[in-house]
Amino acid sequence: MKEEIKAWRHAFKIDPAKSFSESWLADICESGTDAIIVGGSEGITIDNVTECLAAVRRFSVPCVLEVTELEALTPGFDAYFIPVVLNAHNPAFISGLHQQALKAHGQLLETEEVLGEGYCILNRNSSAARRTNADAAMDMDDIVAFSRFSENVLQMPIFYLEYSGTYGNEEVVKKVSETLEHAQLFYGGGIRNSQQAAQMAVWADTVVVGNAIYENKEEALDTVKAVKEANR
Ligand code: 1GP
Repeated sequence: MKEEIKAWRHAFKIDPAKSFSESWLADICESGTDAIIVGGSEGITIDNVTECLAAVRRFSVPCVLEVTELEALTPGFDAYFIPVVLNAHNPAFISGLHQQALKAHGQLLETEEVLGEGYCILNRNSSAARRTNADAAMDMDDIVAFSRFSENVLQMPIFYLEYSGTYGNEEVVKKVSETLEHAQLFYGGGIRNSQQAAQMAVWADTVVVGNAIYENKEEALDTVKAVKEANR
């Protein structure tokens, strides 16, 4: 799976705390996206994560859990993304919860595919920023420094520019993309149409679309083609 993940250009992020219909999920899973990421910052439970996994498993699309709640960790996903929030001021989100997770579920590392995400949260009004107490007011040099730290010191396979809920700064995405040498650059935040998706897909290796699937599904579905056709 780790090799396959490197080729992902587009992913939809499903929030297990939100309800969905079978036909809605079929449209998302059969859209041509490379993967479904299950993740969110509020209201995540073992029940809604398990329900989400079972529902997505009816389709052939890969399904990954972005682990944000220790209690919701459940086996059976294709891979597990572990966000390390580099600009969190709450240390629990840098290493505390991770250490507790491995204390309880360390065997996951032997049996499942686990990838670390160096996470930078850049929308100060997002629930992720509030929850982690992230210092989202960073300039370009601060963010680039975090991308270097993530790739070269922590050796994270993924660096995630998380603008959750708001469309990000293309110059930042470009600069980080030019800085990273090996890590896979994920961009997520505020993509509502194909033009925005295509713009970020020029610089990001993988473009993640979340809220739009709940707000305007048809426009969200169009982002798949836009990302796949964008030149990188
Ligand atoms: C959220 O990066 C994803 O974790 C996607 O962001 O919901 O704003 O699309 P949006």
